[in-house]
Formats: sequence, C-alpha cells, structure tokens
Amino acid sequence: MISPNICVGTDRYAMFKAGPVLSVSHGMGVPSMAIMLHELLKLLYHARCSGVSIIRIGTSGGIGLEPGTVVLTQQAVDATFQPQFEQMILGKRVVRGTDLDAQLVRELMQCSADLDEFPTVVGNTMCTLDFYEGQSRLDGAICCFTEQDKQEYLQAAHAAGVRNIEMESSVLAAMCSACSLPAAVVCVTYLDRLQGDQIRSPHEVLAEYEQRPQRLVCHFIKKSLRGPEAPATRR
Ligand code: R2B
Ligand code: URA
Repeated sequence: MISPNICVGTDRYAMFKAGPVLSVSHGMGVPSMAIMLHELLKLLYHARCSGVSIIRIGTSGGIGLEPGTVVLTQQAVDATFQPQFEQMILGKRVVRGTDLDAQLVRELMQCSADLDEFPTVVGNTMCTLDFYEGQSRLDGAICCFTEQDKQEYLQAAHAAGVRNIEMESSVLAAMCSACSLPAAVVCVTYLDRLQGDQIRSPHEVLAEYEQRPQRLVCHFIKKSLRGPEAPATRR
C-alpha cells in the first residue's frame, strides 16, 4: 500500500510515516531546511518521541571523487572550510557548531560495506547558499572569477578535507547538535567539480545515483529496527 502524504494540506513539504520512520522532503537551501527542521523538531517534542536520529539524504557535487560516490559527512563546513553555521538573530551574528554524529557515520559506513554496491567515503561537506557562484561555478548568470581561481579554491577545499558540496548540511548539523540529536548527512556525488560545472551524465545514470543514499539508509533503518544480532547458538 502507498502511504499517504500526511502534510498534504500544506505546500511546505511532504511527509510520510512508515512505522517509526518519518520521511520528509526539505526543499532546496538553508532557509527551506531550517523551517522544516523547526517544525519537525517541535512535532517530535510534542509527540514525545525518544531515541530519534535525523539523516539527510540527497545529492551533491564531488571534489576529486568518481561520480556516483556516496559521501558520509564528517563535518559540515562553510565556504571558508570552518565547521560552523552563522545566522543573524536579533541583528546579531550567532555562530553554531556543525558536529555530526561519529557513531552514525561508523554504522552507515558498515552498512555500505554490507551492501558492497557503490563507493562510499567519509569526508567534510561544504554547505553553500547558492548552486552557482557560491559553489564556484562559472556557468551561472553572473560570475566574477576565472577557471584558474575556481581550480585553486576547489583544490584548497580538497586540502581542507572537503569531498562534496551541497546546500543544507550545515543548518541541519547546527540545529540537531543544538538539540542534542544525533544526525548524519548522506549525499551521492553527481559529478567531479574538478572536471567541470555541468552535470552531464544521462538521466538514467543520475536516477540510479540518486537511489544510492536511499538504499544505504534503508539498509541502515532495517538493520537498526532488527536490533543487535542474536549471538550464534552453540552446538
Ligand atoms: C543538492 O542539490 C540541490 C541543488 O541542486 C540542493 O538541494 C542540494 O543540497
Ligand atoms: N547539488 C549541489 O548542490 N551541487 C552540485 O554540484 C550537485 C548537486
């Protein structure tokens, strides 16, 4: 049976519940993710949920990785490669840490090894406010830097441990960390940004890439719900 969208009365996001798992769309970019998380965290609080983990699955641009590689985020970093998220609150600059849960990363890495279907790495994820200039693309409507500037910046990001770039990880890490909720970010890479700006793989290839974080996290959820393996019985 297809489960219904339980947020069907709003165009903010879609939400599906399957047993103890909520699957929620978060839209594109930090503001969209922040609004959804505020509302989701309040919902979880009022529903008295416990033992909650939050996992973002999505897509990204890789740095120095084979397209289709899945990146498990160690630290969500800003455009200066710092593990922090900055927000203006009451006209003042508030900076929050962006630590993600190391145990979740280890368990997800083990799940990728169990599946043995696609390459998976652990690395830092740079979160930007924009897909074009913010991600050092030259192919947006405006651009104020050269290909050489871009290569130097992306190489510096790689040297700082950044393996992919997307647009939501830092606010998710900051908000979950502020609420003491374990969180993870699992994103597949569509392209290697050292090789270009445009996503050129055919639609079917990208559709299969998109499934990778889903397959990995589904395996993790099933494994977690089964609980620790029963010890082998002695003969
Ligand atoms: C990855 O892909 C989207 C931009 O195309 C954005 O939501 C993200 O983080
Ligand atoms: N999503 C991003 O934010 N950047 C990319 O390069 C690809 C997907």
